[in-house]
Amino acid sequence: MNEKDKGKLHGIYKYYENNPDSADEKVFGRVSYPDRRGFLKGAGLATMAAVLGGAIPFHRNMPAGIIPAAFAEGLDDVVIEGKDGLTVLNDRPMNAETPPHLLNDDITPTQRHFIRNNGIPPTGVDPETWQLTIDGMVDKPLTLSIADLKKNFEVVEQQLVVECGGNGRAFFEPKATGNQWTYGAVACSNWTGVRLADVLKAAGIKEGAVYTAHYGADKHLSGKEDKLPISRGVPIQKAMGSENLIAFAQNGEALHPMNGAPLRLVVPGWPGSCSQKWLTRIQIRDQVHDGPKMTGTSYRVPNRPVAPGEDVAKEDFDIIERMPVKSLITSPQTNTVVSGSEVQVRGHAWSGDRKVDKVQISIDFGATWLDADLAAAANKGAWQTFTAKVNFPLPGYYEIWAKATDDQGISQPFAIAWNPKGYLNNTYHRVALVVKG
Ligand SMILES: Nc1nc2c(c(=O)[nH]1)N[C@H]1C(S)=C(S)[C@@H](COP(=O)(O)O)O[C@H]1N2
Ligand SMILES: [Mo]
Repeated sequence: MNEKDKGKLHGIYKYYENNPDSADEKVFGRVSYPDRRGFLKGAGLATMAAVLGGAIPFHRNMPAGIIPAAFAEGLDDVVIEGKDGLTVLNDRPMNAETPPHLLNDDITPTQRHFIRNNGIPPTGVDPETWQLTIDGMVDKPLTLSIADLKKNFEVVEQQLVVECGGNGRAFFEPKATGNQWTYGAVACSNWTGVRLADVLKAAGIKEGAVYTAHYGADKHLSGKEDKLPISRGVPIQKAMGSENLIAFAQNGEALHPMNGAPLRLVVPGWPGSCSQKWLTRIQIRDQVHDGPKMTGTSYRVPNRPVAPGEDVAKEDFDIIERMPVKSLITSPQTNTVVSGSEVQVRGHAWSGDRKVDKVQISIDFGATWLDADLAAAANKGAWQTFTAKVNFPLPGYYEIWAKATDDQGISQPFAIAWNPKGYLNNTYHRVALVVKG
């Protein structure tokens, strides 16, 4: 497929959402819908193969109505200072994700770390005069400069995954409002800072403390001084985990301005929204925090199965805590043509606060699976890298699928139950490949 045709196919999920029959026709020519619901055959199969750039050896295994992974990703690149190759979803506030093949490194380079802003970042920040306040249900409220943090607490370096709770939202049907993240609202940078737990211990958590409340220096989109874009928190028990950092460096340098310079929280394994950027204050509360994006349906999912599109009462939502088991194929890049019959597959897997035990790869639409080699995490909160060698029996169109299983035996699902805000989509990552033989 050439670049121009790919451009035309951008937004394929919208087509399928609005009018699946005409989408099929547009993409595959005259494929009759009953055929797509059953098996692809005859002219339908031939046109699909032509569009994909090769015959589909495992076409009998393709689930009905599946949209080939070849069409599943955005294509628009925009330049952001200090960032490289991110796909911009919105520029006010700035939201940009990383195409999976640019996440191939064990440690995500800063220029490839995604950006998720809810408001307007502060400008002209000065790390010399920046102050962090710890107050609320503590014995001894603290006001600390970044120099104080470095001087009074052990400085540690940890590779930590930050993943937006809405990563994968683009694939929910019916559509959920919000940024249409595909795969790349996730990163694993190497962070330098002090342990959140050490700072909270120094302040002394009072009996009856329940939750943290995080505050940053960014402004609400409305420009109103008394309105915050976002202020979330975590239960004290999670806050006391040694994996959480108050970080002042990212990959050995000052934080990127869009990733929270000069100071931020990194709370791995939980929705990225817990990792407050441009951090100015942590308040300890005797109740679950109720700041902006902590209440209502924000970062919450129904506490019972709901039908797609169902209206769910606010009381039926629970706050998202740990993020689910997930994996990402970072090589080969989707939509590439390979010659030869063998490909080295590489990617990362992670599971909230847990370890990943197994990653499996399929090239036949999930009929059979091969165990990948899986490395241990560099430290708690880091992702684990997997590699696998796969062999293709014939030239043609293939999809490489990855499925991770965590240490509680929980695997990624093929399809996920719908939720109104489109959170926690941890379905398999699918990569499209044309094998030229
Ligand atoms: N102050 C502040 N902190 C914030 C946000 C924000 O808008 N303002 N966005 C949160 C969300 S929703 C996510 S997913 C992560 C993203 O971190 P990143 O932009 O460094 O990738 O930051 C979190 N911290
Ligand atoms: Mo997020």
